[in-house]
Amino acid sequence: MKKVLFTSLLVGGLVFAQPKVEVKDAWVRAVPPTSKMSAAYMIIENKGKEADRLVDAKNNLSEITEIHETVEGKMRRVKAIEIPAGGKVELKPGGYHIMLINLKKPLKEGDKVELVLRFEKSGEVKVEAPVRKGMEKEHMHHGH
Ligand SMILES: [Cu+2]
Repeated sequence: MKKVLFTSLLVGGLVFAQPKVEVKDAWVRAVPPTSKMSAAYMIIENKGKEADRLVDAKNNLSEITEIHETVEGKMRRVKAIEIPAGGKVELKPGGYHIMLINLKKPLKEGDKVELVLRFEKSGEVKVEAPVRKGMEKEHMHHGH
């Protein structure tokens, strides 16, 4: 009897935890000391059976954190990024990214940025994103 109860609690817990997002390969672009902005990139995978949405982001090194999308070379703020059930979305140069605005200190290669991503259903996910160089051709054009 006890065993049956335990199993049903466990299954119930797993069901409650759906959908489940995982964040992989997070990194933040190293920028010159004069730059007050940078961007974070990552892969967000949804292993759940329901779609989820990235709705907010915070980080420890900039005053403002925004969710952005680059369209035709111009960046714009978006309210959320939809992560389809069983799918993944890549935040990468030229596409979706997390914008770090008003950096509190210059970002050097090898530094680590603590990001807190908030998903509508999965809640908060913390990631540590190393700072590294982007490619020269991925220059940022800011639309603000
Ligand atoms: Cu941006």
